Amino acid sequence: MLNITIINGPNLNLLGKREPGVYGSESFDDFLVQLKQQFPQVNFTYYQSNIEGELVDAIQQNGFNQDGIIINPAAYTHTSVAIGDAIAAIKVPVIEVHISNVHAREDFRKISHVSAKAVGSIVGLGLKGYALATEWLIQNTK
Ligand code: CA2
Repeated sequence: MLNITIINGPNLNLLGKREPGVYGSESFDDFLVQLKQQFPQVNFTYYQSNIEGELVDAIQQNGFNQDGIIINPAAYTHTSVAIGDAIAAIKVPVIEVHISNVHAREDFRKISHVSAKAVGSIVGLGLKGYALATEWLIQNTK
């Protein structure tokens, strides 16, 4: 069994409830049910927080005992040196996912403190990005 932790940052708990034009109309909880069905060989752990330090804690806590981390730090992507440092400090491969195409939006979204520390990034492909990241981890870890 492959162990993958998905970590989502601030406001992603609102997915499906607001701004369906940018982020789609599906809640992450509903998506997670499908993701688990799509990858029965994966043991998914899901964590979401709106608090920067809690995200740092989650990265540290999952960074040595999982096979991979898929992270969408949301707005903290663009501001948090602490989250970038935490990703650099852990052992397991991290894939950065953004639902929207951050490069096609405001300039401040073009900066990521995570990209350089991640194995790779998937942006703009909607929630499918989490499934693609899972596929990569299945094929490239263990
Ligand atoms: O595209 C992404 O996945 C983002 O990480 C989403 C963040 C944004 O700050 C990043 O630049 C790109 C925002 C998440 C907010 O999610 C909402 C969901 C529903 C309603 C309102 C916000």
